[in-house]
Amino acid sequence: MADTGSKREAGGAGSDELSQRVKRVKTDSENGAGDVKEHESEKILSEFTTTSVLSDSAREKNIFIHGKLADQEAVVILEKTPIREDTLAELFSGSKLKLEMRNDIYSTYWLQAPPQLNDIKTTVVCPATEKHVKKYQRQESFLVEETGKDYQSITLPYIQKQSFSVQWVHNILEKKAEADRIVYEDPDPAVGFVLLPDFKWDQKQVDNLYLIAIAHQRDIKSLRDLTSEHLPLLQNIFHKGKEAILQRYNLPASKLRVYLHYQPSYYHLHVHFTKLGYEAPGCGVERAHLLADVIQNLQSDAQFYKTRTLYFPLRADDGLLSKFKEAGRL
Ligand code: M7G
Repeated sequence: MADTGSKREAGGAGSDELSQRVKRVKTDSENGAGDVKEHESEKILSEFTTTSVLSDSAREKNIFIHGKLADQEAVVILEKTPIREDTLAELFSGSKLKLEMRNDIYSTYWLQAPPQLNDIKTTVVCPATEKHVKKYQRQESFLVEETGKDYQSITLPYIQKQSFSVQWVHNILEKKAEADRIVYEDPDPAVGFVLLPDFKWDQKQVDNLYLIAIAHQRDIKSLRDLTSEHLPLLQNIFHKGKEAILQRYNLPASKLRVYLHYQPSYYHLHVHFTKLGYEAPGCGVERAHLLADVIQNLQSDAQFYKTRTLYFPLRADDGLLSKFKEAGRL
């Protein structure tokens, strides 16, 4: 995995004027700031030129595009959002129908919905690093077997040099970004965390609910760093996170999938909360570790995640995969 400019992630320290503008406009518009900046944000993508389509899915109705925004590398993700039951009356009364074909009792149409019901969720990463481009590119993956020793000798040195910036995480913890999106916070420095919507979730319906809990502690990179010392933190995230989701979204714990990724993309401890039944990207058994299991494993063995062999998929052009190959581990 190439790391060219990997410290230049949007919103990161040292990001340039355009990303500041994108970030400012986004934050301002989230805060309900005035028309001028709203207007500025409306035009940002008019400057976008496509270099290539990284991946797309007719089933998931999304497309990941690599391109340029004012001479800077950018990734734009477009995703059609689900049709909501509470908008049906407006959809039926306010749309135009164009007949496509009629046959016996069957007919198909193109429905032109009012613009407010036709939003496309759009995510912009700018300036995007080569690592971002690769993250979103469709690729073959390989399952890697990592012993505790492999972690120390192969993975850890690699992630210390090559991982994504976690500036966006620090911005959330310091209330410099997304402060108005926080669903719950426990400010305790040892066991506290911030719970907020993942940026993949459009928040329009709970069907695809996706929140993340970000630990206030900054020195836990991933599952591998966890020991029984962290049980109070993990239990706190588990219990208070579920309670906050019940209060805010009326969704009981029995409807939630609560897990950590190994490997994560961002090496600062965070926990994913997604709705059971929603096939969130990355919720498969090869990457997701249920928080309930993590807690029990640490209760039975304080060093469980330091010593166990862990399995995870890596994409064909991931630099970490090359390191495992060089070490004769694949
Ligand atoms: P991960 O397990 O490190 O990696 O999860 P993944 O992206 O490969 O799943 C990080 C999670 O944080 C993902 O679910 C991202 O969608 C989410 N995320 C990433 N960024 C940069 C942001 C952000 O700026 N804001 C919010 N709210 N979520 C983000």
